[in-house]
Amino acid sequence: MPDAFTSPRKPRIALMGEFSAGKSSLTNLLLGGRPLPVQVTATRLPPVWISHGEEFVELVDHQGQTQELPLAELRNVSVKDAQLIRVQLPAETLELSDLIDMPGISDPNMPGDVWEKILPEVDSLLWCTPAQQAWRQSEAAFWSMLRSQLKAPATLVLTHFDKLLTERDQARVLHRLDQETAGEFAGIFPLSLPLALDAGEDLEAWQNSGADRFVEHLVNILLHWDSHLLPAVAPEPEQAPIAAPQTAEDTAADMALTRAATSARILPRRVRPHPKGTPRPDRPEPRAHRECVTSLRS
Ligand SMILES: Nc1nc2c(ncn2[C@@H]2O[C@H](COP(=O)(O)OP(=O)(O)OP(=O)(O)O)[C@@H](O)[C@H]2O)c(=O)[nH]1
Ligand SMILES: [Mg+2]
Repeated sequence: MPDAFTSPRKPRIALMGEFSAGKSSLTNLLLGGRPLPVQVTATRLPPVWISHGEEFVELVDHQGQTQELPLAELRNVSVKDAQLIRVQLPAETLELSDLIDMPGISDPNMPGDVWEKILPEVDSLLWCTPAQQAWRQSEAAFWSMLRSQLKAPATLVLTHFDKLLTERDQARVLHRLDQETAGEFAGIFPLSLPLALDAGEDLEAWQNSGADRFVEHLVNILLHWDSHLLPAVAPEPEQAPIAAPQTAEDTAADMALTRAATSARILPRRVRPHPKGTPRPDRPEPRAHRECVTSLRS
């Protein structure tokens, strides 16, 4: 049996929420660049499954056939053309986890089987809820359907936080969310994504955006993944309906990661802002993710 099917794999974290909640913006933040299209109106993209490796993009059509395409062409793909897009990028976050950027949950143009195929593959979620209309009924309903399938606790990200202009409004929304989602999430993190994405080397802006606390939380979960797994769930899933691309590099990286994490030799990383003004919109900025040894070492 090939190693790819037997070796341990990385956690798979999906970004979910209503359309335009900021899922792709948050994915871009974690990737340290802007490889994914972001727009005001709902995108028509199927799930985008992003793994570590040399830059490579392919779409998987509804017959299961694959077709390579340039990263810049992503914005032209629609769920009509593909059930899934697989992306490989050399971003450091992807050394710890695969990310899956999902379509918006209430988008009437998304066929229901989009969810059926991909959700069994997902280990945990970053649920993005926009601060002006946080945690709508549709979100709570969707969440209650899928929460029991997750292998590790999800995190709630309160995006568009910059749109709450007064401290009173901010406190009110946070208090309501705290009450309405009590015990459901591993944490609630307010974020202003444009501020975080544009922070560059401005540490104060990075901290003010909320990205500082959120990234620290996420990295902490990923580095101590085994201790976050929910007890009722077996560590490895059954045969997958959609298989992630597994390259030799992935397999070697998986094994190295597992060994390192087990022996607590891997150093915690923190995603840092990319230098202002440098990124090309269609290219990731892998080197902008600098490793940084923090005091989190356990
Ligand atoms: N002010 C502000 N705008 C944001 C924030 N997050 C996202 N946006 C903007 O909201 C719009 C939608 O963002 P996306 O990241 O494309 O949202 P999405 O959830 O991926 O959207 P779909 O894929 O269409 O469901 C874009 O114009 C973003 O720039 C935020 O925290 N604050
Ligand atoms: Mg999106």
